[in-house]
Amino acid sequence: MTASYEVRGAVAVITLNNPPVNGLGYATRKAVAEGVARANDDAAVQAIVLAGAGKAFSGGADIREFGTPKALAEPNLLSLIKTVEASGKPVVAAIHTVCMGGGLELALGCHYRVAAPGASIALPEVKLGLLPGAGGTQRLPRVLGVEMALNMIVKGDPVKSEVLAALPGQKLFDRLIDGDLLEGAIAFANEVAARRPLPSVRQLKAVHPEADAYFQFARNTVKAMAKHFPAPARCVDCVEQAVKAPSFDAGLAYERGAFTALMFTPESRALRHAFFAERAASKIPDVPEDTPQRKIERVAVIGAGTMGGGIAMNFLNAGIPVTILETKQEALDRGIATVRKNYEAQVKKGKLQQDKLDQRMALLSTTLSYDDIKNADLVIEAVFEDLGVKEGVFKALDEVMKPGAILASNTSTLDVDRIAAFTKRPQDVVGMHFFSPANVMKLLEVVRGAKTGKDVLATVMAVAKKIRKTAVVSGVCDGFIGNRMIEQYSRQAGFLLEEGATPQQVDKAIEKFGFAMGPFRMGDLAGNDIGWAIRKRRYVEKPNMRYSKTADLLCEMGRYGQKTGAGWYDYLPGKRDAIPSAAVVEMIEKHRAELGITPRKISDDEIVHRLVYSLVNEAAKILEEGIASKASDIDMVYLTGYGFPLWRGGPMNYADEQGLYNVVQAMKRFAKNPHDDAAFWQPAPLLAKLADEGKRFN
Ligand code: T1G
Repeated sequence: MTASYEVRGAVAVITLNNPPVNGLGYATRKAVAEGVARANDDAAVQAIVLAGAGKAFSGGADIREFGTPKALAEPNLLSLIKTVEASGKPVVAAIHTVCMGGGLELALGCHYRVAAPGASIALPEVKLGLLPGAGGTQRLPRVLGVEMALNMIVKGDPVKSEVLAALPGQKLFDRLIDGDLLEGAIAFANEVAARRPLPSVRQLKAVHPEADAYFQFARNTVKAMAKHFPAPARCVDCVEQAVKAPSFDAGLAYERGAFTALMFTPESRALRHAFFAERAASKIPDVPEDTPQRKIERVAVIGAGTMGGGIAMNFLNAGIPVTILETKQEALDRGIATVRKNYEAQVKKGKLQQDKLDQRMALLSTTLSYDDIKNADLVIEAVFEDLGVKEGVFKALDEVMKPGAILASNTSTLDVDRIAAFTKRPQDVVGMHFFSPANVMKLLEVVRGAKTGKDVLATVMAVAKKIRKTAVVSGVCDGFIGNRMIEQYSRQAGFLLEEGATPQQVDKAIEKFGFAMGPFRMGDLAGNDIGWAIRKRRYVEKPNMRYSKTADLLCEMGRYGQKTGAGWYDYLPGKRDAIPSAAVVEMIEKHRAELGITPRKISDDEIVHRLVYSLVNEAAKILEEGIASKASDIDMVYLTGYGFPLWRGGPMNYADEQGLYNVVQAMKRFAKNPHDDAAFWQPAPLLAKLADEGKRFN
């Protein structure tokens, strides 16, 4: 049963009990409706309390039911709320910890609401590309006022119960209850049991003295912040109806229509997919949830460069002491100064309080001696990307570190198994690949070596959550998940230049698709010499993997990007604006002539599909090889590490939305292009199979 029923004196207590967050799934809705009917039929019962077991009152509708018949099966959420509101005996919601979405809408259908302080109150549907679809846009303005309600609905962020209870004139909470919430709620229910008429939110009025002006202002504000997301604007429309609709039920009907329409938008499907993908990423198929974790109370970082400093900041931000080790004092001094500068910049922007800065810097210590870090629970190596250098570090760590310490490498391209083999404890070695800037980017690729212990993985995934990273487990291969895919994307970008596109046309097309930054602006930002070094290795390792020479020619011109004041684009001194470069276009045209290629007009559509489907095809191979355990993990890598547009849900979700049959058809067309790489465009077997069977990645 996912809602229990008991009578305490003259009060019936209905307790939601659908772990983990009392999602209002069909069984729960049915049980609550039955409980209300039963209480109304029992003459000994004078009032009803609705409570939530476990860690939430209710986290809202059960999102896992979306898209299934259960989501709308009667009693659906609207009908349940109507039943509660029509009860002949007062229903008191007893709210604690989390009361969100449909959970808050259910509480708003009750006659009274009491809450424990500290409860997170929200209508977060907009974050799923939806809007409150069970009366939230009509009732919340009636109890909190139009502006406060619209703010909460459009942003979707939680507000603490005591903050809302303190708002002048608010009618959301009838009482804040310190101590035992259930006892307090039952006492309150007894107090109001005989009161008539029963109060209901629908009878209140939502008013605004300057409604037209205010909603116009709200529309302008929302339009600016919600590019590509349709839901926020619809939230404004619905709240406006709370003020203007001829009746409460008319407003409710309007809201229902808007909600249902949003449910079927690709943006909402993408956001719901990302919601679950983020949570699924922390689950490793063969590592049980209850795998014992190692205690991580002290961290060491080897290397005080850009990456080492950024990595250290993540732990300092989480209140975990860090010791940074370097070989030379001036490298240490420079590294610490950079960390301090980064924090001071945040203080200047008002994002960090000075005392927090001081606290964090106080947790940071430095040393030139391995002996000082031997008691760290986790050590992360972030030294020069060279196997020889890593060997020296890991041999030293193996000598010095206490038994049970986790030895992690931040390598982005080297073989974690080879690194583990430098030690006598390969089970304690793991890759922790941070993305630059390490203290900003959410993505952390956790690279699992053949011998990495399951408890080490479980520990690192938990640490990732603590330092607010989205961790995705990758197997060992060149480039792991993200960089292995971006290599194919970069190859396509180079071929497009040879065939007739300009760097700005390629960047503009993919940025219009939604990427934060196109490949050429990205190269100029990260440094074109980084890719150059990798390609030089590739030419030796994989001679038959063709690349456009344009990127090498660019580097031979010394055009490494912003750091040299010129790259694919020209830059004015001290400015970041990318200016198309005649010199680069000339180099490309000359190179085309040498290749005997007559440039052609290439559509944005072809540019986008060659870039994105190159990611998809390589990702399918990554899935087949077990480097990634699920397609949604690959989506998380691209959403959190590579600027893939959130409203498209990641490359795999995007391919699913296009239909894998269509993806394969496009790849067949690309394979016919003599200047492209036909071998690469052979669909990965997994992709071909899913397309044949009309299936999806996710
Ligand atoms: N439905 C189903 N499962 C949910 C869920 C939900 N609403 N919310 C969380 N979970 C699962 C989650 O997948 C994870 O599962 C576990 O609970 C713990 O979540 C008509 C239609 C509630 C603040 O958008 O914001 O109501 O991975 O890791 O950090 O208007 O979850 O353990 O198997 O996030 O303590 C509106 C979304 C729904 C709230 C708890 N509600 N959830 O945070 O735990 S739409 C939301 C959250 C709606 C009506 C519409 C958070 C949380 P697993 P967690 P947490």
